[in-house]
Amino acid sequence: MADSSARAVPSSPPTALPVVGKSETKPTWCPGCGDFGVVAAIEMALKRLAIPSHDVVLVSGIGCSSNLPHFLSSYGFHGVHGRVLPVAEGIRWGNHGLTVIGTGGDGDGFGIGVGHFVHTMRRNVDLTYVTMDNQIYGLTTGQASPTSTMGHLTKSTPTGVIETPIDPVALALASGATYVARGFSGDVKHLVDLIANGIRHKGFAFDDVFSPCVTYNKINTFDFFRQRVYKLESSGHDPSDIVQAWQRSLEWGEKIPIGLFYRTERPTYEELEEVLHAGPLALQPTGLRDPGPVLDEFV
Ligand SMILES: Cc1ncc(C[n+]2csc(CCOP(=O)(O)OP(=O)(O)O)c2C)c(N)n1
Ligand code: SF4
Ligand SMILES: [Mg+2]
Repeated sequence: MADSSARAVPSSPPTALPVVGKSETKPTWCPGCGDFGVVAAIEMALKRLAIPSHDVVLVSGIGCSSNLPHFLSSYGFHGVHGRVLPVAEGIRWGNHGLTVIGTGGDGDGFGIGVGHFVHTMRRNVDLTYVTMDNQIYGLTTGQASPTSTMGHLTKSTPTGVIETPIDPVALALASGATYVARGFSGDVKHLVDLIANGIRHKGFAFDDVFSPCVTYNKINTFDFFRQRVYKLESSGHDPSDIVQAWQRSLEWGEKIPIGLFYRTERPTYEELEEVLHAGPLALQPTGLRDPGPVLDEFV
């Protein structure tokens, strides 16, 4: 979340203003879809932080999960497949007083959008990115995604996936994300903490969420995760130690960690970009301050 001094639009005390709640549009997800837990967690995190809904923008790509911005009462931008982060960055640079949250799926973020994922993290743009990782393409009815496990029989891999899956947590650590967490939509209370702390964090905050697709992924189910997940917070993990974070990110099998893997501080893109020092672009005058020399050169 941007600190309150950076808010573009001076607002009355947050509690006096409407905070994010449910919208009039009801979720269209299959009954039991993991994404219900994620939308509930984002709503609760924003309520906890009491950020007025007019200061929040949810951005998404394409996929079942990417329908999420429709279901909350903040501003929203439902974009095109894989382009969550360029849009979210553009919104931050246009008005870095806003709280910007990117949302979407594993296919959207780690397949078609993976280049943006890496570059937004190395820039440390101050936004939060929540992925609903169901290890499948849900919207297009069950093809393999970049996080599908090897051997998984899907509509696009009838003899099983033969590619090594992407590990989003390890990729985020390697790309310079300054807050890296993993949650489970079957544990909403824990997820609210991870998302709220991510929004509070100054810099790029990544929350990868195990969010089972109950219709097309019969392997990585709620039961699969309930039997395996354990919390880093209760296992002596030190989130300031990147080597420990790396080691934990490699764990996959009978025990799978969730929680905060890593957190650090470094200057954000917005702090380093001189043009933004004069305030949000949205409030800066348009046009050139001194057009003379430019006109002399080009006309
Ligand atoms: C450029 C482009 N390529 C392909 C598609 C088709 N498409 C729509 S959603 C999707 C995958 C969605 O998977 P994921 O991001 O994991 O979301 P989920 O539905 O699982 O939540 C694909 C391939 C598209 N809409 N646009
Ligand atoms: S197809 Fe899967 S991801 Fe899509 S709404 Fe249904 S359960 Fe959720
Ligand atoms: Mg998916």
